[in-house]
Amino acid sequence: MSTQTSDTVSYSVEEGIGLIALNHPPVNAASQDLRVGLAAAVRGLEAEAGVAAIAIYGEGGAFIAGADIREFGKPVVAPTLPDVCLVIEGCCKPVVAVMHGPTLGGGLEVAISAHARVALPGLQTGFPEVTLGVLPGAGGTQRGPRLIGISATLDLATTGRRIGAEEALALGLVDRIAEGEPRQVAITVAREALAGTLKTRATGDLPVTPDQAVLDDMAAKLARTQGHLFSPHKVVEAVAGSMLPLIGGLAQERALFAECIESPQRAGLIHAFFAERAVLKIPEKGATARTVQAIGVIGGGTMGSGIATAALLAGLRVTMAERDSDALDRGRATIEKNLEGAVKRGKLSAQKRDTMLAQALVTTTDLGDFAQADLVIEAVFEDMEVKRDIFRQLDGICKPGAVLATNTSYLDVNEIAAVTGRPGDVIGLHFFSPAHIMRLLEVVVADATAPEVVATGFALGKRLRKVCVRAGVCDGFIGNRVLSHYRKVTDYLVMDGCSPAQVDRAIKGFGFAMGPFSVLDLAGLDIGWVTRKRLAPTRSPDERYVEVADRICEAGWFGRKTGRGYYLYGGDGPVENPDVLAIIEEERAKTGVEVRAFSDEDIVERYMTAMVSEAVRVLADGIALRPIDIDAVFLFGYGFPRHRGGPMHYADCVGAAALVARIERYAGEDAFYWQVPPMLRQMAETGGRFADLN
Ligand code: T1G
Repeated sequence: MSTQTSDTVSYSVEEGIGLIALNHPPVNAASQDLRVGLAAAVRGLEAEAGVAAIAIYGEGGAFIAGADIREFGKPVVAPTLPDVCLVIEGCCKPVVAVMHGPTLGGGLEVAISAHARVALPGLQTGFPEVTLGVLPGAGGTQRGPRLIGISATLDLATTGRRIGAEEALALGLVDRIAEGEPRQVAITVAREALAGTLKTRATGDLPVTPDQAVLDDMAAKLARTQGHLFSPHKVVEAVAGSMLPLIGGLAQERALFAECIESPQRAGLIHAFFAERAVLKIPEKGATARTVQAIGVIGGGTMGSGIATAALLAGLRVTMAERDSDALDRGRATIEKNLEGAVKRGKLSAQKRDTMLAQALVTTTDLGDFAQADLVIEAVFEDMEVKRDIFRQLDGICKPGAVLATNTSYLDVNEIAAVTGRPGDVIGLHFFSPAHIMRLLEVVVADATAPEVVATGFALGKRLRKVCVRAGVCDGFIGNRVLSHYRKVTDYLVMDGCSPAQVDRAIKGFGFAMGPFSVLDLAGLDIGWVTRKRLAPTRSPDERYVEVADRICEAGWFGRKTGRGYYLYGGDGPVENPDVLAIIEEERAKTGVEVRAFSDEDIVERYMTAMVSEAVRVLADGIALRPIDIDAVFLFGYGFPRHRGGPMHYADCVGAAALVARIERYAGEDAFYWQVPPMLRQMAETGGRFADLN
């Protein structure tokens, strides 16, 4: 017989053992209902005379995955998780927590407020709060040091890293590792607690070994490495409070937690968390993905070999084709280098790498070898005729039902599909370089693409650990179309008075890992040059066109790969290229611009306003499903600072009206480039937000 103490919590009694079952699918997030039920269950069993010990366990795949992050930013509703932890810790009967699956943040805090902890294999636990812009706010910074010391608590709580059962045992976070189903283990370990073979104690009663030096070192390290973030520094302050009596330390932790909850970084990081999941909600979600075991990759260049590497790492069999054996050898060598990197990073054993290269990778110069492939990805030169020719051949070679994908980063997928007799099987899978590391995959859906082919693209992306974003067909799809627009504003800033290095410094200061000109040098200036030449015939005469980038390319300076571009590469680190500065001066003189000064804030505001403007047009054109999809593209494909949530989240933080005012002010300088998108103007007039469209 079981007693339901809330919708998600129940308890039963088995031979003197009180068993509390948590059941809030899918991950047992500590919602208000779960908190009410858990506290009531502990109190109920504490009061039952026939109960000598209590065990808490989770139904489903997790103990408790953490606080319910959907509640963040909303009014706090009692009981808070810290209160529930105090009820558990203060229980007069021994309480054991059985930890399995994701037991993170508040889930770990509930577990360490119990009197003993037992982990099942497969546990993943830790304090990931800092990745969400907060800190362990239910006693983790107080009970952690009492169990595992200040240093280990700081490590877990400032990195957010997840650890398994063995490491948790070694640290002292758990007392034992047991095999079996959570409920069965719960009964067994509660009996051991009663028998005294499993040590129980109130964590809050344990002493903390002071360690001011560790606290000071961590504070100094974070000041050096994470000055742009807010909550990691608050973690150190909270952990320092563990040398106070528990109640005092908990009160200080709660106050610091509240500061983090109020920070814009928390809103940005939570938005980024949900963005990674929201993009999976596509119209084709109900369609059945086709089975993909063997894939073909055409092209062994940077992208083709990167895609092949990603597929090998996901356990797929890969046939890679190139036009001749020399090109194949270069492609194979690139794959071997990529895999060596994975071995060095500890992502792959050397033995597995060797097996992959020996058994899972086949190289060929004959497209006929793709006859049995389940899916083929074309990743050759960005030329429409070359691609159309390849798809004509594939149409005649590949088995019925094979998915034919192009990795084009700009070109019209409808035009490619049209040369085949099976346009329903054609799709765009736009990877981002390096394809085995960057997580974004734009799944470009052409007019005729069948729903199950879209589902197949998403399923493949998931296997490759990609963040898949559904995109419609236009020049550049989502990311590169927006990039093509806001890149121009950096050229205008340089013409009007900035140096490339100043623009880079300002954009890095906003939070990007690299500034735009450094990114261009890294990717290769010739790529943009090809695009500009392709688009030249269609360029409007009203567009302000800056010749600087073309002149750099005409000089053969393509960036890092040629040792010079906007910067010179060779000595200790990149330095501004004086020849580029001279070209800028010449171009300024030639066009007669009036040079003026720009602050970093000016640079960032123009850069971000340009990005948002084109992003709004991408949304209005239906190329992206929702604003949050555009955020995901920039968070996972363009290095957008995660704590700022993405361009559309940034737009909501600034406000539509303020953005419209900025554009109208800039339009005084260039009415063609700076135009207010109708959707943004309407949003400004109605007080709407992009969040309302997600
Ligand atoms: N709160 C609310 N919803 C959550 C959630 C959470 N903590 N975790 C996951 N979900 C939703 C998710 O949005 C998705 O919803 C569904 O569950 C499946 O998730 C006080 C303050 C647990 C490893 O940071 O890391 O505790 O899209 O697709 O791949 O100190 O979810 O289906 O509508 O990711 O199997 C700390 C975050 C919170 C854990 C499972 N905890 N979650 O991965 O499934 S802060 C976390 C995860 C905290 C305390 C502080 C993963 C997972 P939908 P999923 P998955």
